[in-house]
Amino acid sequence: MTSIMGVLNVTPDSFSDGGNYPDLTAVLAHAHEMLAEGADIVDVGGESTRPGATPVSVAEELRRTVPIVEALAAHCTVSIDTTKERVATACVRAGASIINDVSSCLDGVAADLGAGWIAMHMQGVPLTMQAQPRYGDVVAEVRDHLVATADRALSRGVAKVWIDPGIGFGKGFEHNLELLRHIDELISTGHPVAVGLSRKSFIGTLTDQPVPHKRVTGSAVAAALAAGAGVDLVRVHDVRETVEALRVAAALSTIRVVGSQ
Ligand code: HH2
Repeated sequence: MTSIMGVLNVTPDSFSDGGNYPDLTAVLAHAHEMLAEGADIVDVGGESTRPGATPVSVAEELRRTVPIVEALAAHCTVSIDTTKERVATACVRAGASIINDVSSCLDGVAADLGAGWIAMHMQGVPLTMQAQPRYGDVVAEVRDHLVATADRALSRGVAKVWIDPGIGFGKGFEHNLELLRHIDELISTGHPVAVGLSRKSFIGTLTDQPVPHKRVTGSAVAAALAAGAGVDLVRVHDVRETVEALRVAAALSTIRVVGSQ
């Protein structure tokens, strides 16, 4: 069954939903709305990873994330989307059970804290990663890197490791399409696969839609196809639309989706 991870960005500058919430009450209301719509996990993020985003200090990221994690952890599974060891540690102590790590460097932290870990592939660093991404065979290179990373994490004692191709992280339009068309190559490694494609620019290109929050239909279709291929977890902004897409796709095929009757 594919799990739905709902994105909760508490950042002023995220690419599609930055600055959406005036206060903690509004943030928590959105989290509970996503849970009511069918999210299995809420992914709390306090720093944008988009190219050119302003870096956030540890203190500011802690201030943004810890109170939310504390308030949500009693109600649902919480992941913390961070690349900072101190933020990951504080949020796991506050109740998060998964570290969503786009840097793929925090496996030691996840092992020490007994948290699950999402290892995402990224070529380069966020500031410059989209300048000139280069691969020979993008699918094989991403797969081999992720398998080595996941094996390292498991040997260090991380209890559960997801591998994530990092759509849009040091990838051009064709790289993203190749990775999603061949997502079975990641699934057949035996490691659970997570994917974040929601509202991303390749969907904007395919649908001629420059405005991220208007990429909902394309995102839901892509999530349903990923679920059908056997992805374990999809990270999405639009939970209700994604759940509906997965349910319809499941009814018309043999795929297994979250909440399928
Ligand atoms: N993408 C984003 C952030 N975190 N985590 C994983 N595991 N996989 C992803 O593809 C992924 C991720 C970027 O999206 P978003 O959080 O909406 O934007 P921003 O980084 O600007 O806050």
